[in-house]
Amino acid sequence: KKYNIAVVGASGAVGEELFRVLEEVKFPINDLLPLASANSAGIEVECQGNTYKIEELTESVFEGRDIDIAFFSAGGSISAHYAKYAVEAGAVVIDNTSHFRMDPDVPLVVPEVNPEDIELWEDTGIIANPNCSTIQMVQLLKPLHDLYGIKRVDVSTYQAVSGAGKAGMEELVRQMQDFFAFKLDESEVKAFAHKIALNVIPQIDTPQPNGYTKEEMKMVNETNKIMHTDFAVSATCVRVPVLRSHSESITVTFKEGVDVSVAEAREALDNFENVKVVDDLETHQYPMPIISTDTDYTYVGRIRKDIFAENILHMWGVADQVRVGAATNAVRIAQKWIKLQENI
Ligand code: 11C
Repeated sequence: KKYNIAVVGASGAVGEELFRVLEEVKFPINDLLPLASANSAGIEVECQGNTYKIEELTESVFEGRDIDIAFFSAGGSISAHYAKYAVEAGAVVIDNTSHFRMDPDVPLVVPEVNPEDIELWEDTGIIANPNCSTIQMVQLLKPLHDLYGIKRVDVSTYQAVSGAGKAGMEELVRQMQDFFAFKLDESEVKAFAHKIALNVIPQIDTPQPNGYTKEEMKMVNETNKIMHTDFAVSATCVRVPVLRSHSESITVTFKEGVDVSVAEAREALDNFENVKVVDDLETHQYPMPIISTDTDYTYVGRIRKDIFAENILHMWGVADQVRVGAATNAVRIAQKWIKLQENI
């Protein structure tokens, strides 16, 4: 069977990547409906050798189009308003925004970690795609949790500008050009609160009353929802001048009495779907954005036992934010949803 697909946010960074991923995985597409704001209507997009014109997203655009799967990646307020129209027209919505993620009736899915939750899609017609920094972290935590049982996670992120979409990427490139033209001081600051070129900004998203940011609390809450756990998580989320892969320094504390074996942990990580271990300091092999960018893998390295505690492991994970953290995860959800529909 082939499926009718809608992509809301077709002109955005994630939307454009979705077309590439759908093409690469030879997704069974019958018809494709790219949607965006009126500004982008008429722009042509290509997928699997066909050309489609972006149409304006309206409340009625899904009616009579027989859409099976609607990917939403145009921001939380757009999903909040328009997702219901896609669901009413009979589509399953795979939502890439934060809007529905913590709704107890909406499954929040990383297919390698909690594919069984996709079955709950019928409650609302919506499946939520987690935050990018959460997705790549839970892919590394899940095999370790199965092995030893996690008590606590402490993570510091080094997040690429692609998390702020095309505007974020364009701002970094423009500021770097301005630097080489000796004009960085005058360079426009719009996508972030400060200049990002040659800088590091320890704030992503809005402040919360507890002193953390919204991005940091997403990592706390989404992680436990996806993994069906309630362990402690503390995150410090930092924007760095990297184009499109997030890096994370992750410290995992296992339950009391666990004596971590690095070899065992490495094997469990290496055997986990879509995770690659790159870990050899002697030959300078470790995950970096230049390795992960444009790939669908989550890379992990620098795996080492704590010097002072038997039950603590440290590691370094890197993944492409636009793909693993957004488009690829959404497509993997859709592929699993199809298997569920077709009972395979
Ligand atoms: C960032 N994680 O790097 C954000 C982008 O909740 O889907 C994705 C925001 C989200 O800025």
